[in-house]
Amino acid sequence: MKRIVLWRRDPRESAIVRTAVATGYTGVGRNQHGMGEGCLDRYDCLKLLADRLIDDQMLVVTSLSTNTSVFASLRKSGPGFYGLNMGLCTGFAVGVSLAFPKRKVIALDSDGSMMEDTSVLITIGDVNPKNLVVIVFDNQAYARMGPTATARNANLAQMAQGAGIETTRTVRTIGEFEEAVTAALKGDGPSFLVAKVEAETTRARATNPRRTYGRAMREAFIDEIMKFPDYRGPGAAAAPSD
Ligand SMILES: Cc1ncc(C[n+]2csc(CCOP(=O)(O)OP(=O)(O)O)c2C)c(N)n1
Ligand SMILES: [Mg+2]
Repeated sequence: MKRIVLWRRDPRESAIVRTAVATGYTGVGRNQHGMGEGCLDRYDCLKLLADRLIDDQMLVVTSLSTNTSVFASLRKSGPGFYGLNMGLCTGFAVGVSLAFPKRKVIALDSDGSMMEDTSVLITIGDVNPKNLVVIVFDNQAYARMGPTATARNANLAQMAQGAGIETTRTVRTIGEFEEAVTAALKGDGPSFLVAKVEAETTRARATNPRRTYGRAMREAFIDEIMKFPDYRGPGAAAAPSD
């Protein structure tokens, strides 16, 4: 019987995936759809964030994408709620930013996910959380599934401006990325940054899935935030009278 192969796994994938987190992308197999050619390498950005820009006092929320598998693997410690499904990452981060108004909360979102619920931009413009930094990794693609509207006419930074978010920026080099994130982390926000990145063909898997997904990740997140003196949720010690 003749078989029709609908989808074939890239034979290079498993080796690349195993080494991606440990050593950085090899560069092999990126840019499947020709999207974002000459743009940023998302791995470089996530490594910079994990190594130097984001500290353990900051809360990070990631979308279900390369952001989760790579960033959560690179980050050694500190509270993170990782792998939120499409359309949920930035909205969840808004909630966390309101719960912890004195800490920086960073959403690492992605274009497909952001476009699943752009109404969150209007909420941010309206509520104006000063401690919120949203970084959208825009590879102009739904992972490896095909191009999104940002490959054509949609401009997320302009949409954020129109929604009332004053500080918005689109960056295309690692220098611009570092400068924009550093400024956003130092000053008052909310800040909305779009990092134009190349579309990957390889799907990176987490090296520490227990801390990255599911119940173990959620419990680790709760354990971490309960240690903060400004935690006011269930089980918190009575608020000091001030
Ligand atoms: C509501 C919903 N629709 C579809 C999917 C299947 N899905 C998982 S990841 C993904 C693409 C995500 O694209 P993007 O957010 O841009 O992430 P990246 O390109 O960085 O991987 C899709 C369509 C899903 N998980 N949830
Ligand atoms: Mg994408």
